[in-house]
Amino acid sequence: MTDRPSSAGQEPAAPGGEGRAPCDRATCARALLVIPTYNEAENIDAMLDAVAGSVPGASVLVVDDGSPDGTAEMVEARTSRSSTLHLLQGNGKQGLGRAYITGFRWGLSRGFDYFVEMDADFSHDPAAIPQLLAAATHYDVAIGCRYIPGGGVEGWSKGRHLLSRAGNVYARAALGFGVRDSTSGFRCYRRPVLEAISLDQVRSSGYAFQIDMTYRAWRLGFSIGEIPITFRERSLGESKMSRAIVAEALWGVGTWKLRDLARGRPGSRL
Ligand SMILES: Nc1nc2c(ncn2[C@@H]2O[C@H](COP(=O)(O)OP(=O)(O)OP(=O)(O)O)[C@@H](O)[C@H]2O)c(=O)[nH]1
Ligand SMILES: [Mg+2]
Repeated sequence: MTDRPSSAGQEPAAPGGEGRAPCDRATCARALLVIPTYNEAENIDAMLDAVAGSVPGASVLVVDDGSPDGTAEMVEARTSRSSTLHLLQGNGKQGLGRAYITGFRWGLSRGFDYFVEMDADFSHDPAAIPQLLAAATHYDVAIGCRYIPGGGVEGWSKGRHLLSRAGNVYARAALGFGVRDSTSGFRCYRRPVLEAISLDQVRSSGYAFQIDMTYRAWRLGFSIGEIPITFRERSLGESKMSRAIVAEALWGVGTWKLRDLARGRPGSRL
């Protein structure tokens, strides 16, 4: 666990294991799951089924960027059968960060209190959503973490694993927070966090987006808790991971650090 004087060193009261406890009904009803999609036709139906089974009563917002493979049409076909499933459609690939911010704004204006981020490719286990939500009742930001006991990664090459580990060590050292998996895209924000962050200033897109949001939340003094998750490499569809995404994260972390040094607040909170 990271990082608020009152919570430092504590595990969340919620159990850390994946997918065992049902979702608390009241929390589920106040939760919005934001799922960005680009060419996820092979995954989306099964993903929406799995999410509905794991957190019945929670609302789901798919933010699709005009996937040429018909992902949005598949979601749209389901919206007539479900009052808790929603779809936002963009015109072209704008990146993960834009999609999430669009989704957060949509949910904030509709009064949701818990905002879960997750991928559509089953890398994030839908069965673990209740644990994430439970942790978010204790922490302002709950992060599904691969790099604490009980967490892990399946299906990655050594190189990919190393890149992720090194990226997290770099971000932690450079930015000064204690978060072990700030690149993780399986997380939950409580409403006040998203209200406090100036979302229109967040420009980063890939892994940088996750680190950027973590850093902003931490600097604003919000508590951040991590629970162990197992990340599984997708088995269907194509990864959108690219060198540009890695470069953006490397550049972003260095830039934010320099910006804070220039402002005379090296590594401190706002
Ligand atoms: N709306 C939208 N969704 C995107 C975009 N890029 C990726 N996604 C979605 O974001 C989620 C994560 O993307 P992935 O392709 O799995 O990328 P990744 O998780 O960074 O990379 P891998 O670990 O290799 O899978 C998936 O649900 C994608 O469909 C985008 O530009 N717009
Ligand atoms: Mg993925």
